[in-house]
Amino acid sequence: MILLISDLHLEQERPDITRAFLHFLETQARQAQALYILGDFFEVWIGDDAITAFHQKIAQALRQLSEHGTQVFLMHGNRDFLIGKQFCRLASCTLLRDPALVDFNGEKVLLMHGDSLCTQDIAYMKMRRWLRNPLSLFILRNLPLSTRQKLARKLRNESKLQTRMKASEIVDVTASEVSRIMTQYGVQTLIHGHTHRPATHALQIAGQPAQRIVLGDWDKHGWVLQVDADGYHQSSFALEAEA
Ligand SMILES: [Mn+2]
Repeated sequence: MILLISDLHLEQERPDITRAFLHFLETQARQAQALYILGDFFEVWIGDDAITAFHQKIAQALRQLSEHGTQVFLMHGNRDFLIGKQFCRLASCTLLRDPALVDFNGEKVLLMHGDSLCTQDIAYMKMRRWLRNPLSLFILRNLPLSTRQKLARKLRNESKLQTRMKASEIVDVTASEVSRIMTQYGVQTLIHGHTHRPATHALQIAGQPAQRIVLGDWDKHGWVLQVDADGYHQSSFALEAEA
């Protein structure tokens, strides 16, 4: 059995999400052979040289899960794309490329974070191309820590104006881009997060029935997709209110 989650947006300011996630790691996740985290695992990540006690606690919990026998795979999201080798070593997880082609019970499946599918957000796509090119990444990673902290605070204050990201504020995927990439990789199943619109969409790709499964974000509920011999099942559970 394989489990997939995304968009937890973990941060110290949301102990309810952290608690639910740690509980998930100690219970349901232990039954799985592999756990895939498809991006925006952290609300923000300014570099592996800024790892706090909070981050260490999360890394250690992931490490314990893999020591217990569940392989952990992590993909970057648009908020935590600076997660690097040091965190992955600490957490004992494998960093996945976006997109990643995997084999689930003999089926070829494409995994993505999902932000690159939202091609109608032209300003964002331009910024993404700039941020993800190797030279910009090199410059970003080598900015002084204080500068990166200042940048993160600025971004944070701007997004504080809208409370938490709602699906209505995130541009949805472009249908033509979905079919283009699924055709390119020859898959009938695509799984992604990012849009905060949990659902399973039936599609036709190259004349064949196909599906796009969207993982839910963790906010008032947590969402987990289970893949086993019976297929794909996403379920949600209510997060306990903050004490
Ligand atoms: Mn995202």
